[in-house]
Amino acid sequence: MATPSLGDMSPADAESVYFNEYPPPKALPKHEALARAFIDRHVEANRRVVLVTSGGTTVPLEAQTVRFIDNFSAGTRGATSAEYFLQEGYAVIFLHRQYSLLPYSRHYSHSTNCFLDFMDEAPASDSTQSDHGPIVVRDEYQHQMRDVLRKYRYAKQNNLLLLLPFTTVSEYMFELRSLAKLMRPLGPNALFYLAAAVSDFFIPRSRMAEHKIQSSELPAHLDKDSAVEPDDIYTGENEEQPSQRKKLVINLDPVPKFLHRLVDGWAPDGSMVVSFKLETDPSLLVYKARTALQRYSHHLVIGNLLSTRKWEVVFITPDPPHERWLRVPKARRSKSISGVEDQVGLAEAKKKSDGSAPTPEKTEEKAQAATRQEGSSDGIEIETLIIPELVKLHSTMIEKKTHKPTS
Ligand code: 9Z3
Repeated sequence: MATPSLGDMSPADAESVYFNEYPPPKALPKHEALARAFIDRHVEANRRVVLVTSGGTTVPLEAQTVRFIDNFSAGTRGATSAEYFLQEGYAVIFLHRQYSLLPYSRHYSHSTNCFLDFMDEAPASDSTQSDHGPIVVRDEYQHQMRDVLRKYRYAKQNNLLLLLPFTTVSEYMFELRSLAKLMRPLGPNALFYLAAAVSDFFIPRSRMAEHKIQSSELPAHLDKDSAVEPDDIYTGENEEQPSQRKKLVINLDPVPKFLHRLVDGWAPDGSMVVSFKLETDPSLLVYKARTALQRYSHHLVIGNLLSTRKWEVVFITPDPPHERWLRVPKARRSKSISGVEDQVGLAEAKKKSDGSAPTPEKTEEKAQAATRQEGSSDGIEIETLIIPELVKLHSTMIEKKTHKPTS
C-alpha cells in the first residue's frame, strides 16, 4: 500500500510524521531556555509578548546541504514591525532567518545601508599630532542614529527583545512549535505575527540525497545515493550530443499546514494569531486571504502583493468591516526598487468589480491629515500604520477575554 502524503493526513497526524522525520535543530534546547526565561520575566510583569517571525526559509536539496531553494524575503516587514511593537510596549521574540534584517541594526546593514557610509574619521586633537583621529558618525546622520541607538539600548537593557535565528523550513517549524507552547502562560497577552515567508514545498528526509547531488554520472561502484535517479541528473550545457542532456528533476511535497496546529494546539488559549498572505496576482489576493482566515479560524490575515507590499496591505477579519485597506499616502511613499507603484489599489479595485461594496479608506485619510499637520514630505513605513491598528485589535481581544462573565 502506498504511504499517504502529508497533505492527505489530519493536521495532527501530519504534524507527528513531519516532526518525527527530522532531528530538532541543534540550537533548540538553548533557544528554549532563553525563551522560557524571557517569557517568565514578562508574564511576571504582565507585559504583552509578540512572537514576530521574519525572513525566508530554505528547503535543502541534500542532507549535507550544498544546495537549497530559497525565497526573496529579506525580513524587512518583520524587523520593522518588531521596532513598532517595542514602541507600543510589547516584548518581542524575533524568530528570524539567520542573516536577514534585524530590528534597529537594519538601518545600517547590508549594502543598501552599509554602516561604513555613516561614519567618518575626525581630525586628531592638536596635542597628539597623530593621524589617528577618533571614528565618528557623520554630522548629517547624528540625529537619526542617536534615536535608533537609544531605542536599541532601551530594548536591550530592559530585556525586551529576544533574537532567535533559524535557516531551514524544518528548523522554523520546530522553533515555532516550541515557542508557541512556551508562551502558554501568557494567555491572551500573547500575540503571533507570522510575517516570515515560509516555503510551501519541501523534500521529505526519506527521499533526500545524503551527499551533494552530482552533476555528472559516477561509475557504478561509486554511485551509492539512490535518492536521485541517474537519468534525472542534469549534466551541464556542454554535452556533445544536446539531445542526451539530462536534468535535475526535483520532486517536492507540500509542507503540512502548521497554522492549523498553531491555532488549535500549540498557541495559548485566548491568544491572538495573525498570519500574512502574499500574492503576486491582484485578482487573487483578497480571495486567498479570506480563504485562509476561514480555513484556520484565526483572528487576522494581512494580505499583501509582492509589488506593493511597502505601500499597502489589507486587513481581513472575521468581524466587520471584514476588509480594510491601509495605505501610505502617495506623498509619503518611500521609493522601492522592486515596487510597482502603478499597482497600488489594483487588488481592491479587482474586488470591487465583483460587485461588492467599496470600503472607505479611513486610514489613508487619517494619514494624509497627519501629513498636512506635520507639513513634512518624509517617507513613512507602512508598519507605522499596521502595528497601531493591530494593537487596537489585540487590546479589544484581551478586554473581551479578561472581562468574560464566568458562568
Ligand atoms: C508576508 O507576506 C510578508 O509581508 C513578506 C515581507 C514576506 C511579503 P519582506 O521580508 O517581505 O519585507 O521583503 N509574509 C508571509 C508570506 C507567506 O509565506 N504566507 C503564507 C502564504 O502566503 C501563509 S503563512 O501562503
